[in-house]
Amino acid sequence: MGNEKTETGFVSAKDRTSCEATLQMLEKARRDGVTLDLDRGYDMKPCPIGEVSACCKHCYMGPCRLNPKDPYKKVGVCGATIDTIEARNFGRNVAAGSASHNDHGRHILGLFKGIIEGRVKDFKIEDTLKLERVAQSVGIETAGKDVLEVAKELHDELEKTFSNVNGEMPFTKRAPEALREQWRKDGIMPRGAMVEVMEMMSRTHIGCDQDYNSLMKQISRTALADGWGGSMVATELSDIMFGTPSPTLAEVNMGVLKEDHVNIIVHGHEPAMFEGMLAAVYDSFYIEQAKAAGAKGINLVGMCCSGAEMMSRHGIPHAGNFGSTEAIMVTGAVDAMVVDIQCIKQGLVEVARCYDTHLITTNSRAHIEGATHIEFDEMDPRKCTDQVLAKAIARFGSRKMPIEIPKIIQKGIHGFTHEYIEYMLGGTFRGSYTPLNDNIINGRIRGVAGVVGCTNPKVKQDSIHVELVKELIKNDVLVLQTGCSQISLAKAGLLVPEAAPLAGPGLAEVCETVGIPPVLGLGSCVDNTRILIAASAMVKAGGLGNTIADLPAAGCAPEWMSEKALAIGQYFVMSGVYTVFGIGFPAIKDTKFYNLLFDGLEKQGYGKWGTAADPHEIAKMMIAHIDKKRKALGIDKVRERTLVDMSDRRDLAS
Ligand code: NFS
Repeated sequence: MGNEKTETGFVSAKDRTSCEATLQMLEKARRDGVTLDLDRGYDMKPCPIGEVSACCKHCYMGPCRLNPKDPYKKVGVCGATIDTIEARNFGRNVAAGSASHNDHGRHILGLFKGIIEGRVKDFKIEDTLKLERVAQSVGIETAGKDVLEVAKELHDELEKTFSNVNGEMPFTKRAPEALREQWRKDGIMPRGAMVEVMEMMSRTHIGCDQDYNSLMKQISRTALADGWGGSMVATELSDIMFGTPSPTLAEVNMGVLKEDHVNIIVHGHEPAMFEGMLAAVYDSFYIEQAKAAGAKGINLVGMCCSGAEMMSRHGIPHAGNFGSTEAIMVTGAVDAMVVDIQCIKQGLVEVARCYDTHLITTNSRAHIEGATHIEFDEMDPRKCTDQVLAKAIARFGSRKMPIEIPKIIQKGIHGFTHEYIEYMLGGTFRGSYTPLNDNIINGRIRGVAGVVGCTNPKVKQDSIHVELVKELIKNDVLVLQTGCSQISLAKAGLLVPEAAPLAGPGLAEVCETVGIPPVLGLGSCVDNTRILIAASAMVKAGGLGNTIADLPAAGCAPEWMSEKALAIGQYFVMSGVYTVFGIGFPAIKDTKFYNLLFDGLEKQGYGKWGTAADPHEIAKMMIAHIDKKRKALGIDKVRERTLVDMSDRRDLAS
């Protein structure tokens, strides 16, 4: 079983995913005659012109399809060059990604305001210590003020993240001073998210900004308005309202579904609906209802980014990442999948129909044709969650589908934060980043890498994430993770302290001393901002340069697919991080725009982009960059790059 004919030929299911549970379900789906995204991703041959962003659809004189090598296709009808077209397309991608995160952040801010004003009764300010620290970080005096006063002042300050038309975005105060100065000098200091996204869209209209250098400035400002704006607001206020995570043992993979329970999956990005569901499933009325329907109880699990947040904060089991959201329905055991915003595939509707599962949309900004819509209202969460529970319980009571749940679960530690990194390395008495810096300077830790982002059905699910991270830790690079990538590595069993022997000797020693895994899971995609704050704290702790670009650090989204990923990549680059994308990149090699992204920005003192498909090649590029930075800091030592060998693979499998 496994070699099935898809539209484009025979392809083994084993080539579509390295997640065993997803593989089992893909094979079952093929037997059942149901097509999943994992096969659609193989059958879809992308347009070769669109893939490298050489087409322009910004007006109706075209669409224009450019080929820089063909003298008759060098420019569009309006005369736009390949550099202008690539920059405009990239700018609109970044605008969409930044808008998504800022929209998320703005809604979290709205919930915070509802709590302050007493309109929202079902949520509260959970972490007052974090409230105080965050308020102080943006210059709010907290001494002698009560919680609500500080919260009100913080709300008013953070509102500027979205509404400012002039000035500087509040959270940029947390970046190293040298970097802020550079942003000011280069005219890319973000003002407010709404104005940045609006200006990005306006500049890319036909006949407006047609200089890729000038467009790059607005692209950068729009991206920085994500990382130091909406995403950071989402993370910090979510911690304040729902609790700051700390390391928690949690279960990951499809085996977290329980055949004898009512299974409800929450998949999406905004934590409020998930928190509301969590409160509702403990209601004894519904537990009794579930029992009356023949279930042993109600089993609430997460997927994708909101799943990663709930796992970090509350240890809620996580059923899988982006590449598994359709496959998990094939179990027949999902009584309801409840979704909110972002990364929700429309294909879920058809798979849900085939397996008699309720697919329930809950957010006014994300309806899906064919799904059931039950709107979530933060002021009255139970109105939505009670209906979801009733539907899921009724579906359990009348299950018709044969159930097949892959019996695969991995345990791992999740819920690291920049606060916890400071605490665990610095000790209880006085948290500090100095011990981390010291271990980098003495070479035990060679550098730090952020490996993040999506899975993409163009490639074998999880495979690049896992191979890359294994090679990085083997070379003493401490890996920080978020989002779907974190789930890939959790499924591979690397988010446990017992994985320390897979690391190089220096990193292994640090992990064993502190009792941490060599791979630290930080949460969802907006939680990439925890990496920005950690990097800024490393600069402030001293000994590793004046700005983030000086750090021996690199980032990667090896299986990226979304516009949000491009926005994240660009804000990391403009914060000083070398950022490598797998799969491919939407620009033609050696165009002026491409060279600016991949080289010119670094010459201006920022990070730069890189791209490669092979995980070992990516690791080589990241490690070479880390070594270059170590050399510039004068802390380099000659070391050989170590490749992951067969005995390492056996260690991992055992
Ligand atoms: Ni982020 Fe990609 Fe989506 Fe989360 Fe997963 S696909 S860019 S990791 S769920 S946002």
